[in-house]
Amino acid sequence: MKFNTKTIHGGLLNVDPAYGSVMPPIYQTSTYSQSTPGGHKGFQYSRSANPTRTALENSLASIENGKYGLAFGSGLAAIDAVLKLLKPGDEVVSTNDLYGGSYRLFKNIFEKFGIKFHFVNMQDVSHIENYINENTRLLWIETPTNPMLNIIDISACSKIAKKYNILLAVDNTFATAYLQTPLDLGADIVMHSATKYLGGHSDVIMGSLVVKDENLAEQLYFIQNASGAICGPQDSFLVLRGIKTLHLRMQRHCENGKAIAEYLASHAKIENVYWPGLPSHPNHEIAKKQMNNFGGMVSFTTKGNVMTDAIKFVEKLKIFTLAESLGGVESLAGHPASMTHASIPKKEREKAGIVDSLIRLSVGIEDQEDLIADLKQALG
Ligand code: P1T
Repeated sequence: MKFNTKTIHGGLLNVDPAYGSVMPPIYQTSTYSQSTPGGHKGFQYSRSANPTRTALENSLASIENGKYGLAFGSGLAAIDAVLKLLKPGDEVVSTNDLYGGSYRLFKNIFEKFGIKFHFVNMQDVSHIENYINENTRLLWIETPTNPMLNIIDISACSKIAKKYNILLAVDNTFATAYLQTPLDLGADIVMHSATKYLGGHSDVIMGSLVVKDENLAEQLYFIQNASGAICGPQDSFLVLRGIKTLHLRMQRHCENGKAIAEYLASHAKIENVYWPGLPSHPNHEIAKKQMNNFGGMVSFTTKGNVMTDAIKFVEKLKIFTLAESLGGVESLAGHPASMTHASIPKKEREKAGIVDSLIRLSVGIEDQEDLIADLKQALG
């Protein structure tokens, strides 16, 4: 199947042998009857597996060109499961520009358990090898990065990971499988905050992992069941429904993202615009190589880099809602330094470019003209 067919049917053939319902039913149950101990129909207890979650996990595996999908109660719960593959003394080389919550999980939780993290600028992959040693087990990359929209060369990272026999995990939240499929580029694990584009309607918190390797899948399923950070059947249903329109929504997010990036780039009050589709973007060539289009996330700074200008701007917006999160049908605006990335110390934040005037837009699928008019009045 090709991508647009997979979003609707991938992994979902014959989902309801009982009545033939077209959508997978919501199995709102914690447990399943057994005729004799072990005599069950494939499901024993819903922490281990639930038919609605299984349908979603199969759909996720299908769109990411993987074999095994796993769904969790949040994106951070999915990342947490990956880190539980490690043991004290192991080291991780991670992107330095990444979601603040991922950074907080690494630094404030897993460092306590003896795992060491190196946060590295990966726009030039040649830096990465300086941080790899005999204890390195995992290369963690986010591309495009949150909130700077840097692009990291996934194939080049995969070559490095294979050379040193370490796992490569890619947070694919900003791009989604519509724009790039990291497993095809050599990644071992693809991770999502399904809260964002996969759900697509700002009504659910969820995370996911997809892998190809059976042994790795078994370890992750073990952690999923043993730690228990699963999502419920109603939320699984919502994300299954979201995935069915992923391709249509992403197409419009990309069109609107382009129009807004170009508008901002031509505005006298704007200093920098970060969107990988602009030819001036430092990683534009890699973006063109590994992505099918450039997405709906756009960040920018205003001239003078004054915090109060940024705050005034987001307060004046009328169609863009000032809110955390991204990837829904509605446009959102955020101020990373005080919102999504406040958990990163100011010095570290600014090293990655997250300055006080930086604003991040999650461009929705409304009419372009209305969105641009809103930005225009707020900048005015
Ligand atoms: O919020 P949650 O579903 O737990 O996902 C965490 C997460 C992981 N990775 C990336 C790239 C993310 O953007 C997120 C969540 N991000 C936001 C809430 C935000 O506003 O950036």
